[in-house]
Amino acid sequence: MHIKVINPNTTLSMTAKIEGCARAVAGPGTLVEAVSPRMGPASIESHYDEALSVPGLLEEIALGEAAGVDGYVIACFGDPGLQAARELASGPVLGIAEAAMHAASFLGRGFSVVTTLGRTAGRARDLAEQYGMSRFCRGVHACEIAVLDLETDPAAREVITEACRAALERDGSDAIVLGCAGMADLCGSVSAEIGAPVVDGVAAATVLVQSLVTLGLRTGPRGEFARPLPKAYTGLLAGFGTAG
Ligand code: 5HY
Repeated sequence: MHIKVINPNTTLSMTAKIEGCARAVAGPGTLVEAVSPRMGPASIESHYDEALSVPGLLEEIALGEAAGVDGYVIACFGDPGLQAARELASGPVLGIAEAAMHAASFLGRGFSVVTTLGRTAGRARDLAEQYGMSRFCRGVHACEIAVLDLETDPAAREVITEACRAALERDGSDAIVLGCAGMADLCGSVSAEIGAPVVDGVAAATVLVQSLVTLGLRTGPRGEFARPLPKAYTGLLAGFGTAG
């Protein structure tokens, strides 16, 4: 099978990291392809960034459909464009926040999310509510490291580890959810340091999409997630018309 992992930001070094983490958990018969869109923000850490990441993401879904992709991961913790992507894709589409929260809900009575900037915490809480995970999500905490600084700040690993340790203590949680695809490579070391399960949404989503494809399951194609109705799109979006 072919799983396309889309990093909605345009930072290719982060896409490469994401690809490595997804490939590490994919089965031998699964081709994992990670991409960034040709247009979009360098990182996503505001509502504005998130909105502007969606056209490029949807273009990658359309390209994937033409290439026969079996399932998709949206590798950004805001799960941008998830519902729209489900209208375009013939296979399952998961966001990393959705996948990580569901995986963490199997690990105890509650989890804590550790994300990047505090301004993104509200989005994480909104997603927990939207996914029916509020009863499990005991807190959302920011390490106040910007997304792109995760790759350059030598203190990032330590700061994130201590933020995870503090979150567990403060919330009385059983597990941690890493709130950024850019933290995916820290999962194992943080878990070993704090002595608790740490869920990386990239790996969780990859395995869950692989499982859904194996089961022959996909988004229901009738009603809300049917293909978009044919219509004109103008200006920069002129190429986004669909055949319905
Ligand atoms: C992410 N932003 O996973 C989110 C994390 C965040 O560019 N990739 C990004 O801070 O919301």
